[in-house]
Amino acid sequence: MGIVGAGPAGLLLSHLLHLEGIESVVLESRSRDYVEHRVRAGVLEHGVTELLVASGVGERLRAEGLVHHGIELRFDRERHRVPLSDLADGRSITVYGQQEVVKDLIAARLATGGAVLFDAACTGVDTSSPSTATIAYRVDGRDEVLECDMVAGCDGFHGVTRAAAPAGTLRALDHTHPFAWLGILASVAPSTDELVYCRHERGFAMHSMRSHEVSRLYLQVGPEEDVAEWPDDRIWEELATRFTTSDGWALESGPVTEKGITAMKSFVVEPMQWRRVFLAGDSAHIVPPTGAKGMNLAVADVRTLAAALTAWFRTGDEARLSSYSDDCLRRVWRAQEFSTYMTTMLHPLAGDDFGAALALSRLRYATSSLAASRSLAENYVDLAGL
Ligand code: FAS
Ligand code: PHB
Repeated sequence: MGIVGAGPAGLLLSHLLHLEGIESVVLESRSRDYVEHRVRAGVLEHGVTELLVASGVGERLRAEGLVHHGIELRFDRERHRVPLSDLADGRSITVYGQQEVVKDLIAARLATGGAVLFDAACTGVDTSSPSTATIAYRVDGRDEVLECDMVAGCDGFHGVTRAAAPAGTLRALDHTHPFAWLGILASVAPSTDELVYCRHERGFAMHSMRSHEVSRLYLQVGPEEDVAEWPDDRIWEELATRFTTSDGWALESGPVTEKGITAMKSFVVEPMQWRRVFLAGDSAHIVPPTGAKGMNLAVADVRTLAAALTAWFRTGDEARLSSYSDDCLRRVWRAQEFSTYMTTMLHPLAGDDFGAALALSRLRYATSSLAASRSLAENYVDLAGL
């Protein structure tokens, strides 16, 4: 089994297959240090946390992850708590950085002799043979080839596996929002116990965190924004303005240790498989991070793919492999719809007064109707389990 990419998708797939006695080789173009320090997602769904714990890689997650039972939606300078666990049968989310998940998975794979090759860049995947798939990759200045029974393309949106599909095999559907997120990590205690999603006329702002000492915050900026235009003082001033409430809530600022811009794009490729190649995670789909679904969707794909591959390796049964893409795409489009709902509800567009009125109506409905808040809660805490 060849796996391209050592992000959450590739590493978890390798780990789950190992638990079933199925060995794999993971090829990662970057260094171990790079992938273990790349700051990305922060929220784990209920079912994802349970899967990581049940598969034996959740010890640090359980010890260090922050379990949250609600989020706050903030608009018109008012604060509205959405009691997620009360609304979603007691289920919760866990705030635990994606890079921590990656560290835990790498440690588990290497501890059990797993083959995770870093600085090994896949240059192509050949699926012309009906009975094997071949990965070409470059490592230590040498060109190498890996013959595989099956290949999992877990190499993210900018990977190469998706491009290896024969012409006309896949179709891509995408949508780009006319704004981006400027994200920061700051060495300051969070000013809130739970995540705050805020719609302000100047733009969206969000307060998340990574621990009791490290805050993670985002603000909506233009789609082509240059991060060099945003010195720390300007970021904190804009965040404080957008988070303003009538009850005087105050934002604590501190030293910014990481700063970056993330595009707000939706993308899905259909199908997510061809011949002996299966795409999982961002190589097949990306969602705007407003719904906190990116990494959770990657894990859900991998749970489906690991079960399908195990059935095939054990018995030759191809049924679950054949339905892999259809099984995943229903969930992927649910996540696309929820992420688009959260994104359009929380991000104002200049000059779009009609859209603003609709968005505020959605926010008032989501924070006053039991049916609407229950729908938001179940999608937020456990969409993959729906
Ligand atoms: P990944 O992109 O994580 O991993 C793919 C791996 O493949 C990488 O390590 C890459 O180096 C490797 N690779 C690429 N090409 C290769 C090649 N040719 N050969 C070998 N290896 C190759 N999601 C959220 O839920 N919340 C967020 O706040 C959030 N913020 C994000 C910010 C940024 C800047 C980005 C890019 C994404 C963000 N996401 C967020 C989404 C993110 O968390 C993804 O959903 C998640 O990383 C998906 O995991 P993978 O599918 O494993 O892909
Ligand atoms: C994060 O903590 O990075 C985070 C949390 C929730 C989101 C997006 C990002 O919707």
